Amino acid sequence: MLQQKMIDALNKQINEEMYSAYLYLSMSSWFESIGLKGFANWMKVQFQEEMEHAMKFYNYLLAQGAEIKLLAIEQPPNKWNSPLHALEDTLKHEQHITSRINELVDLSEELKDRATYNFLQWFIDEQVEEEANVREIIDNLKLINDNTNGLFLLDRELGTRQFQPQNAE
Ligand code: OFO
Repeated sequence: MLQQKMIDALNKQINEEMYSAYLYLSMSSWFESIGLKGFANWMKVQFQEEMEHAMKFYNYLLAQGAEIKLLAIEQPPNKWNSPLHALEDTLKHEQHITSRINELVDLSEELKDRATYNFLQWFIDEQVEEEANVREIIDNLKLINDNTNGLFLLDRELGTRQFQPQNAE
């Protein structure tokens, strides 16, 4: 059984993950609007992954018999100055999520909540991977600078990303 402080924090995290999904879907639509379909695909996969993250928290709360409280989702921006600007915003957002996950781990330790501590380990690893993936695209964009051929090739590569559903338990 979870303590109320943890239930509230996990409900808040469902909202954070839903906002992440909203943000990346918004970025996907912006990339569509500027003709970068590969970037748009990459962001749409990102959106699907975030929905899966939200559902992991949701299912965990249900499994623990806790009350789900869905909070209002903030409106994300829908325009960026450049692909680099959008990816830098993505990295900033992922760093924010990493600190939220770390705070949840701290709380689980403070409350001696072993089950939640274990549950959160998957997210610790996931954040390392998420930040690394985004950093790689940022590095590529910096190398390309304003070279259209380079951008075309990167767009083609990002278009190959596919959503790999995981067990959202
Ligand atoms: Fe992007 O990892 Fe969840 O929010």
